[in-house]
Parts: sequence; structure tokens; C-alpha cells
Amino acid sequence: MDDSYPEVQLPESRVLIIITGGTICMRKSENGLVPARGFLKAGLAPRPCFNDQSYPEPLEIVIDDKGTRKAVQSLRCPTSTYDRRVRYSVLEFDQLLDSSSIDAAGWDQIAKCIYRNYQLYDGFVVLHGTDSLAYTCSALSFMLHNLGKPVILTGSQAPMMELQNDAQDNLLSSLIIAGHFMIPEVCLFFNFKLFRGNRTTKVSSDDFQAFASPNLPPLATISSLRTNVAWNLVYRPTVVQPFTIQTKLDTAHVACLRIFPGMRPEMVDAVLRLEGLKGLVLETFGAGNTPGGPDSAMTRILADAVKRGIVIVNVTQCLSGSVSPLYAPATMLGRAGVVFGQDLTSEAALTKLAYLLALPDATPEEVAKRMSGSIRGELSESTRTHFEHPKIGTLTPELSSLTALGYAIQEGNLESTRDIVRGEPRWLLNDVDYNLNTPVHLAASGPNIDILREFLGQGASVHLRNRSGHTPLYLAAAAGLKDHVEVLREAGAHLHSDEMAAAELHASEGNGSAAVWSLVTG
Ligand code: ASN
Repeated sequence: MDDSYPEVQLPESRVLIIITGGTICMRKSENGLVPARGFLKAGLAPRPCFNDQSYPEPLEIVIDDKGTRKAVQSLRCPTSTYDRRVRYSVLEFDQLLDSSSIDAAGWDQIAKCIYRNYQLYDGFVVLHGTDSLAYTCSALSFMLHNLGKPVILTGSQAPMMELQNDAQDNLLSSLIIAGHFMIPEVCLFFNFKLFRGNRTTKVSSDDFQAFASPNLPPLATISSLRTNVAWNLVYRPTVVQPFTIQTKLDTAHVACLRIFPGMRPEMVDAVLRLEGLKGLVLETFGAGNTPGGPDSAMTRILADAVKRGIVIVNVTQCLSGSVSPLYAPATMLGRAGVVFGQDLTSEAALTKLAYLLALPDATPEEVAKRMSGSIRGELSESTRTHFEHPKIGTLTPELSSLTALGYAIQEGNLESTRDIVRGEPRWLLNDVDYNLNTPVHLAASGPNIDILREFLGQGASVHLRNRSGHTPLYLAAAAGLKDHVEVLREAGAHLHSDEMAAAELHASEGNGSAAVWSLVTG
């Protein structure tokens, strides 16, 4: 430990960096750039912005493919402008990929790795090549159900080891966002912007501004020292269920076809007759039109395939905008049962199809229905909830509402809490008081369990920790409130690894409250 660092107890977040490959970790070889192992040692440890030289003790993590727990070195970034530290570990996949080679098995590997380490970290950063990054982001957004923590994918156009690179900025910003802001989405960070991952597309093969999100503004932008989060856009699940994953997307039975002027209808027919094909993403002109007009052979071929049970999704070739029944050709496609994919990117449409087709008991009708609605904010419907990140120290109108909410929670007055929350944006439920307690912390040890249920059902986070580092679950167990503990567990709450030792001690004491503690340690 460097003596020049004052021993101040600052809040610390833990982030797991998962390295899958990509240019960010590549080195030159006689065959061109290839991914190289040893990124922590060569790329991170020597850089002061990734290593404050304090060398905290190792963190425990789970290695994905073997499933074994092992202790690995963690490093710490210097204190941030938000007076917080980010401590991180690195999990490097055995087989690093140029992302042009990733497939559904690779997505499973990432999803499983996040799932296995979910309770040990506050957020995840996935390093990935840019070629298929938008596909992987989209796939993961569907595979991760009821995600309650940030998952940020990033990469770079130039390797970290190049003198001029975008790797350092992209990784550092991703780490800071994952460690400071509760944005529980699969996001893509690139060139000072955080995007919803399933809205992105790669727009340049060499520019540092490699990604765009044409139909949704960034969730956050970094300007000078500030991170400006568009909380009104942040998507949150509002069902009270824990985090789970769905693996094995069916990429083997989907296809993507781009229409062009003069395209022979038989070409479309040939693709639609591929053995086992279950879904097709059709990239059409403008607002969703195909060549030949409404009564064309192309339209008849598509209608016929829909009748055979193939789900066909209409998306536009344009970078932005939506498909709709504006012109006759698109209207006829809609009547023939082709799904309007609205403003889905091709990447999101293809991975969503592969995800829905792999669900147990998927029928073409059910898949078609779900393709035209939003599952994870991938197409434009009004976003359901948003919430604010903790702000420390300023007396704002929000803080007054929070105080009033605190009183109502302590009194167990459900109606009053409803009145206060109704008049405020939903971010109030994830805002914090001077002790960094959220309304969920207060409700977790409050007298009325219905208030807790109500907050969880409105998208309040169960993972934020207060100034003492405690989760709402810990407070509920400390108050001996068994029912509160059960509701929180149902919503995916778990103890932070720092709380585990104390909780296990309480559970072993054998007194009346030991039974409640056992519920949270098991
Ligand atoms: N071919 C590289 C990859 O996708 C491109 C990059 O990462 N910039 O892995």
C-alpha cells in the first residue's frame, strides 16, 4: 500500500471484466492482428488510471467453462470524481476470439459467466470485438432475464497496445459507468457514448465513432469529467422475479435477406425453402416495401411461406426510421402475415427471432406476436420506467419528496407512499437519503410489506447499497422480518459478498433471529 494514499473509507464498487477477445486485446502477428492473452498484466496494471497501486486482496470469482471458484488478483482505479472507487477483477476466456467468429455458443458462455458471478459483482464489463458487437449485445439483452445490474459491452478500433488507441477511453468509461450508475441494461459503450445494446449497429470499420443507435438517443454521454445519464430512457424490468438466463439461441434456423432492385422472386423462395428454416428477417426498402408491388410474385411467395409456419419479419434497410403500412406493397405484406418489425435493427430482429424460436413451446403465431412488441426496449414503444442514480449532498425538491416518502414508509402508510410516488418520476424509488438509503432500504425494515411489494413492482432496484455497504436484504434480515426477506429474495435480492461473513455468524448463533439469517445465507 502506498503511504501517500490517505486511509479514507470510500464507497467501493466491484466490477468483473470479462474478456472474450476483439481488437482491444490484439497484438500483431505474421497473419495480421490476433487476440492475445495476459491483458490485465500488459494492458491494465501498468496504467495509473486502471491501477492505484493499492493491490487489494484477491476477489473470488467463478471460472465459466469449468465452473470452479478461484481467487484472482483484483485492481483498483483511483478515486473517481464521485468519491467512489471501482475495484475490478478480470476473467479472460481460454479461447479469445476475433468477434467475426462468435456464435450462439459464445453468447451462452458470456451469459453463464455473468450468471455465475452475478452475486459477487455490482456490474459487468465485457470486452468484445466490434465486428459482431451489436449482435452480441442484442442477443444478451434477450438472454438475460430481469437483469438488475449494468452489463456494458465495449471494444475498440485500435488495440490497447497501440500508441494511439480508443481502447483506454472505452474501457475506463465503461468501468466507471458500471461501477457508479445503476443502469440495469445490456449496454454498448463506444466513443464517449453509452447506448442500449439492442439499438446499435456498426457504422464504421475504422472510425473511433464506430457505432450508432439511430432510433434511440444514448443512455449516457461522457463530456469532460461528467457522465450525463438520460434516466428517462433507462429500461427496467417491473416484474418481481430474480435474474435468470436463457441460453441456446436458435441461430441455425433463421436467416436474413436483403432485397434489391430486380431481385428474382425465386431467390427469396429458395431461401424460404431451406430445410428447417423457421424465421426470416427481410430487409426491405424504405418504410417496408418489396419489389414488384402489392400483387407481385414476391408477395405471394412470402404469403405462402407464412402459411407454412415461417415467421417473416419486415425491417428497413434505412439506417433510421420504421416500417409501417404506409405504402401498398408493405400493407400487402402485413396482410399476408409478415410481421412489421417497426424500428428494429437487423441485428436485434435476427437475435430476437433466434431467442423466441428457442423458447420452449414456441409457436409461429406466438413468436410473430412477440416480434412486433418490445421485450427489452429493442423497438419503439414508450419506455416503461426510469430512475435516478444517487446524488449526494444537494438539497433538491426531490430530496424533500424523499424525506416525505421516508416518513410515510416508517408509518406504514401505503396510500401516502402512493401519493408521493405518483406525483414524482419513478427515479424517486432509486434515489437516496444522506445515508445512501433508498426507499427500498427503508421499506425493507418498515412495518408494511405491501409498500415494499409496491416499490419492487415499480422497478425499484434491490441491489443498491447504503453508506454502510448494506443491501435492503441485509436490513430486512437484521430486523428479523422473514416475510420482507422472502419478498426481496423473490425479486432477485442477494447479500453482497462483504455482508456474507456477518450474516453467516448471525445464522450460526442459534437464537430467534438465526432462522431469518439462514434464509439469506442459504
Ligand atoms: N475484427 C475485430 C473483431 O471484431 C474488429 C475489432 O474489434 N475492432 O474482433
